[in-house]
Amino acid sequence: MNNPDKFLFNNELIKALRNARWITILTGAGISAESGIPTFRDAQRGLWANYSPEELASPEGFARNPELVWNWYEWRRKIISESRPNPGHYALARMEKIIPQVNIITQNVDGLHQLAGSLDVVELHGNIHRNRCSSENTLVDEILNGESKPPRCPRCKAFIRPDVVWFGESLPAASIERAIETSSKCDVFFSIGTSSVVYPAASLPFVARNQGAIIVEINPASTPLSPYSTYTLHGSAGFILPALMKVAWQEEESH
Ligand code: BV8
Repeated sequence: MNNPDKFLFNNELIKALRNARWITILTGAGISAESGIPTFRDAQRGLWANYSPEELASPEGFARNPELVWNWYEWRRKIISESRPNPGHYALARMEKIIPQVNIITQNVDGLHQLAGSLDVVELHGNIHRNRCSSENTLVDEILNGESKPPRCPRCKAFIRPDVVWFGESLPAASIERAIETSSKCDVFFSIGTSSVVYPAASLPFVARNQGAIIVEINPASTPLSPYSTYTLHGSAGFILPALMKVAWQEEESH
């Protein structure tokens, strides 16, 4: 199936998209997979195969072995620095220009939605390109090269950590509040490229569903959300989203 036009979408879905006034989109690591960034649960292949993400992305993991956790983030930063947004990211950026209200809530920390041109992006789990002092929790811009691993805060000498939300840590209040507010107002809620197991992000589709929004899941695999979705489109985001844009809004790919 290599021609998007042959990818048939349900007429009711197309009609709902054309009538939508407000589309909220939850994304996970799967939308960045086609940019060459291993998904959160795939990342544990290769040299990180012996570690679980929950172990590395946690305060306990960082306290136990700060250098290991810092190196894992440096490895991911390098992959992300060599990655570019893919057609899935660009399709969502174009959607923002066509529909009166479109907002993205991402669990990803790679910044690719913003790079693709999306303006309204809430980063639920922070951003891997930022660092903060693990003691003061203030952002640290300058890291002196040749520093220890992890580098130390220039002010208090505590270890520096990536400015991301680890397991067991609370999400930024403003981010989760905005995510809940938009999920409770949208007409259509997309859940794209997420295994739908990490909370509180995984509860957002249900906030939308409970107020009557249409739930559209895009994922090659089934997830715990699938039985509750109005439409489950099994396939990759980089293929389905441009195809959906084309069929719903006669949109030509342009990026
Ligand atoms: C919190 C940042 C309050 C760091 C991450 C309620 C119920 C149950 C558990 C909990 C709960 N409340 C809290 C918890 C515990 C925990 C949790 O949910 N655990 C899970 C594992 C059960 N949640 C928390 O700790 C959260 N904090 O709730 O605070 C609190 C405070 C104190 C004590 C208790 C509670 C914090 C969660 C945030 C953790 N940080 N990331 C970093 O990135 O390093 S989460 C991490 O998982 C990533 O951000 C990732 O985005 C996220 C979810 O993973 P996915 O994005 O879904 O990626 P995954 O690899 O899993 O799946 C990829 C999917 O893509 C697959 O389905 C695949 O099929 C699909 N795919 C592949 N290719 C494609 C594709 N799809 C489309 N196209 C393709 N081409």
